[in-house]
Amino acid sequence: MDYFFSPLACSFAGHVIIREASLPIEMQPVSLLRKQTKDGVPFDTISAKSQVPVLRFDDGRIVTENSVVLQVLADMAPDHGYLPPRSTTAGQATLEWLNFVASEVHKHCLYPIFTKGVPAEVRAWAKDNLVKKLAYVTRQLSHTPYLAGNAFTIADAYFGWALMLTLRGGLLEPQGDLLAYWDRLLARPAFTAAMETEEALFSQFA
Ligand SMILES: N[C@@H](CCC(=O)N[C@@H](CS)C(=O)NCC(=O)O)C(=O)O
Repeated sequence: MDYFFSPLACSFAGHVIIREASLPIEMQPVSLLRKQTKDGVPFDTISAKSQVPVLRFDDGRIVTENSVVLQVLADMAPDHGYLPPRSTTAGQATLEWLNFVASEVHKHCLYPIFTKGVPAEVRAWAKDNLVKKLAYVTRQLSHTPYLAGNAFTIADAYFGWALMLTLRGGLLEPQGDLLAYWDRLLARPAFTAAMETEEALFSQFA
């Protein structure tokens, strides 16, 4: 099984889960600038969407869309609780936060901020909006250590990426409960190892 990711892109979330659960998955870096794998294979021959993440099974079948890929990865390590059962409060909260990060934080805010050619006023609007979304997340983190409660879930892996990008981009100075949450993520060896690995690969595969 292969996981196609691009350093410091949203596929970081799946990378964290793969490391957290020690899943036997081959990591395949992709350059999104060149749209090529490390072996020079055109990325659109692997996924017509040409976007990371892509999970490829041994029979050639692929799964795309970060929120779905993360659920599939969590299902491969059921004992870790990265996605509690959907019938539970924690499971519903995990999916709710997952969707919030994908739609409100990633595509609504981070995408326009980090995409070349976006008009300055749209970028400014997205930055303002990001501050509001992060304030909402921080309110939750004043009640619970992780987004969906007391345990780290796939929603934290995805939001952890969003926060990492926010900090790297100097978009916000984290304080209080958000800073404590960031420190909590950094204390997870898999999170830090994924970050260091992707930082080292970034110049080669961005
Ligand atoms: N809807 C997709 C979007 C994923 C996405 O935006 N991936 C970005 C990296 S964070 C990407 O591959 N960008 C390259 C492109 O869109 O051409 C998902 O949720 O997985």
